Amino acid sequence: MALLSFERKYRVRGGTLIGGDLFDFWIGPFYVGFFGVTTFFFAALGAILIFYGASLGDTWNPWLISIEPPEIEVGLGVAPLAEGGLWQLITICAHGAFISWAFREVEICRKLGIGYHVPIAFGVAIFAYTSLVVIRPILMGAWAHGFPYGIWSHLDWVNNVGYAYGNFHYNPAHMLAVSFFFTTTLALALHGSLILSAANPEKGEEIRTPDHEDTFFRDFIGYSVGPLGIHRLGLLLALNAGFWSAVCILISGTIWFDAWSDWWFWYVELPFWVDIEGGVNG
Ligand code: 07D
Ligand code: 07D
Ligand code: U10
Repeated sequence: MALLSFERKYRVRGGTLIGGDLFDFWIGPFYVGFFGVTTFFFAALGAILIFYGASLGDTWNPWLISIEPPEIEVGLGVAPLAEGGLWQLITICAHGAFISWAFREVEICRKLGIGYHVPIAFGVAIFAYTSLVVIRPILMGAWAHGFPYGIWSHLDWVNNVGYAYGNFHYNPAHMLAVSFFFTTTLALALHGSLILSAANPEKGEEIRTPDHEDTFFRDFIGYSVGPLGIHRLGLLLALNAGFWSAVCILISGTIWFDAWSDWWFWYVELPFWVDIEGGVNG
């Protein structure tokens, strides 16, 4: 079915979670819904607050604008606007906008009668963000531990927090997250290239079927995960990348306070070799 006639068939009432028919309409290509209005509201308010914060600062250079979290003394209290209060309000607006965006995805899934995989996946990204600016600061007792909202300044934060634990590469959850990120790009490159090789033939050639795709990997590595399986695997890899990222930062400063390289002493202290010559006690 052509895309435009499909849209005419599916653009019908229903599937909304809140608001009934009130916001059940489209503006141009965008479905609105109750959560479209709330996304718009929080995104607009958050952007206005960022501009207001920038106007209080001493630069309009987009790379240098930075909205800082409150000082450590504020703890988990409410800060005055110019001293971290804006950061707190912007954090609320960001959550309002991201969570509304996820619910707008849910409403669209319900209209189409498809699964909730996309909003669940986006939920993992929101979880990573919430870990950084809400969960970890609460566990550590101060909003000051959140990252600042600025293009360069948030990179400085990552760098400084990384070195605060010696060498962040030794964080075992960071290792898992990084490996999942790398595996995700490997899987997408393999999948994208395999599909194009079969489904986008030279002019005059015939399109090849999924059996050809299966056979390529059976010939190549002895096993094919299958056309549905590769999408399950891709989702699993990507969600794990985000999930272990959240874990790696949540455990830093809450249950582990030293250099991450020291964590690995459990390995050299295993009873099998702790007392042998060259071992830590040997
Ligand atoms: C391509 C989809 C489109 C989205 C884009 C981002 C804004 C911010 C607002 C100035 C893949 C739009 C950007 C709306 C403007 C203000 C106040 C997604 C695509 C194009 N970072 N980060 C970037 C965010 C964190 C890190 C770029 C956001 C953590 C490193 C962009 C968040 C840590 C590097 C950006 C966030 C961290 C970046 C490109 C939230 C660990 C880079 C992003 C809400 C996760 C890279 C100058 C991109 C860069 C980069 C946005 C959080 C580390 C500005 C919105 C604190 C090491 N980050 N980031 O393509 O070039 O994403 O930085 O959590 O090297 Mg970051
Ligand atoms: C948080 C983004 C959420 C975004 C949302 C949506 C908008 C709308 C609108 C476009 C999680 C935002 C949408 C704003 C835009 C329009 C219209 C995603 C988030 C909800 N590291 N490291 C990670 C690597 C080092 C350190 C994660 C690699 C050093 C710290 C990932 C290397 C030190 C933290 C990762 C490396 C260090 C991390 C980031 C290599 C610094 C974190 C991905 C090769 C000296 C962060 C949860 C992520 C983390 C994190 C990768 C090096 C420190 C696994 C590959 C050794 C302090 N690092 N890192 O989390 O886990 O995405 O955050 O060297 O906090 Mg690291
Ligand atoms: C995939 C796939 C597949 C496909 C695909 C794709 C994955 C099966 C079939 C999709 C992939 C691609 C297209 C590839 C490219 C994608 C990426 C690289 C990912 C990154 C994407 C981007 C960078 C683009 C980001 C763009 C966005 C998010 C659009 C920006 C949109 C807006 C600014 C509007 C947002 C809409 C909203 C909020 C809802 C509706 C609202 C409006 C229209 C605005 C008007 C608002 C109102 C009427 C509400 C009134 C507001 C009020 C009352 C509040 C007022 C308050 C004030 C303070 C003013 O697998 O294969 O192919 O294609």
